[in-house]
Amino acid sequence: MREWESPDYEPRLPVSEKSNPLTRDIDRASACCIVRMLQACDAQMFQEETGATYQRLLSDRVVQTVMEVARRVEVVLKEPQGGLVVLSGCGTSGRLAFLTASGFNRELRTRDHSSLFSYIVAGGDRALLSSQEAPEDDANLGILSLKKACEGKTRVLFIGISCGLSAPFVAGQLDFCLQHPEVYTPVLLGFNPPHQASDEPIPGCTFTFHSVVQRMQELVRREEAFLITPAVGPEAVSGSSRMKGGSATKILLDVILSAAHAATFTNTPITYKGVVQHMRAYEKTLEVTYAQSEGIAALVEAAGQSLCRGRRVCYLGWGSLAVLGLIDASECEPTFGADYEDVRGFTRGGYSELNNNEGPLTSLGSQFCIAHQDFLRFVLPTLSDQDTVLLIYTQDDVSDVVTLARTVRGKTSNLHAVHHHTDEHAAAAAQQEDINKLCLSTVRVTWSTATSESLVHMQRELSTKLLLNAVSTGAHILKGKIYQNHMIDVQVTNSKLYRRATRLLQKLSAHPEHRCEEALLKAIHRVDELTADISSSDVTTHAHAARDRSMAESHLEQEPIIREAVEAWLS
Ligand code: F1P
Repeated sequence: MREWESPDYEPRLPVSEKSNPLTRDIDRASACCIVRMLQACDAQMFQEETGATYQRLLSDRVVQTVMEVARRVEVVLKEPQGGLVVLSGCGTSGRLAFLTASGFNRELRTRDHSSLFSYIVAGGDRALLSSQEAPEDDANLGILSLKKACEGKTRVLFIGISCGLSAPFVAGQLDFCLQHPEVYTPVLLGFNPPHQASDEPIPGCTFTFHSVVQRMQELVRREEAFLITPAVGPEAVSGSSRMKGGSATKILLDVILSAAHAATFTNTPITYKGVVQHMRAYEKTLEVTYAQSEGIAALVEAAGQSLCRGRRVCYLGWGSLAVLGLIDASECEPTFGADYEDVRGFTRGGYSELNNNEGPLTSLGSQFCIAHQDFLRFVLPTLSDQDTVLLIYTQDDVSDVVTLARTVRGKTSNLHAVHHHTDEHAAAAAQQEDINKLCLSTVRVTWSTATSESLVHMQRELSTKLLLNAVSTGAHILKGKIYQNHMIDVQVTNSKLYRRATRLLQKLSAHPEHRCEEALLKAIHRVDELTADISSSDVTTHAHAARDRSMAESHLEQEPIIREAVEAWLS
């Protein structure tokens, strides 16, 4: 049995919140070692089940349920009248719901079908590009957005994603589905075993995430509800479910939806073997990506240096790879206490390519200006050699990339490329040569021509996600934003993060839980003594008060390297 799987290892924590034994000293590692540790953590996603402790991605029960859910999607695709598949989640889970729903709707359009996939992200479309953690605690908001997305529909397959099995927004939606079985079939996607679902009371509701899961479990045998909850191992940075949680979400959604598509449009039956093969293709994706670990480490180093100097990292992407850049950048604020300017993503056509529910969001402020044109107008003029710019593209985009690379090179030589290609495309080789000359480094990820175009497309997306997660996580680690393997410069903006902060204080101070919670409350409310009012308020109220407070605020102003700040503070 692996260390983290032992019942004695951090027994009070669900898998998604445990700390990973592989990364205990990631805060003191070099760029190369960081990438190697991330690779080892990612590889845990595909480890086989041992001794029936936890279901894993490739466990029999998981594969069977993936097939059952894919069949339900197939039914909607074959009989679209009144049908809809809704993918919903908070933060990264909602962003990946968006990426997947948009990708598969695009495929439907190429076959002259109308869209059958909808996404919901807690906090609406602004949450695609920025952290909106408060709505994640709002179960009623979840229900309202589900009702709105399903107006006029008579058969809805609802896939609720919560990596930690904890978001009240999703719990509310699942509860609503259970109450309306004539229309809704609920599916839960997450990465803890069901018994570890959160039992935290949800204000204004009689259910908890845990009680909803229990009710779903009773319906599983009759195939009236589905649970896909494999463990993928603790995150490299504890609780950072954007990483493996997000990757496994993408893998499972891709496998389910593409199996349903193939069954509907190419008469390929949904089989056990087919599902396992598709999952294995993602395992291969990890290998192909991390075969470039030296190149990735160079990017981590460059990005880390930029952040250490208070400069920025910009991702300029094309197509859906750009969306992964937008997603990765949006997560740096809540995960590392970063400013939105620190890591930013841009996509060629802006909102016209993004095709999101609410259309252009540029009026919300500069953070929401996401087109390459916006980059050229507002960001490029401020750049110097100390900023890192990363181009992310496939061979289809090279001519456009050369043009942009030349323009950027005029302002900074700190230009790098991530180029996904298949060996078939020698035609673009001359232009790629030009790009190589303009860039300080190029990571070339090569995909097999023997694989279908749609699978390569999904593999490129996962590969880009892994690579960018490594760059932004690694760069912030080099900047000193992680203590051992814990995020510490986070805002305590919802109940999950509030509980996490309390536990962290407990771990660091070895004081009992109630004392740590007291200390956290004093910091949040900026008081020396807790009033009766504060003590009797619920977690949501505290999270509200904390929204503008950084957990480590004042200590970090004096000592930006987290491990040193914490050690100085403890001593
Ligand atoms: C949702 C989420 C994460 C984010 C942060 C806060 O988590 O928004 O995506 O990184 O941890 O919570 P979950 O509901 O998928 O567990």
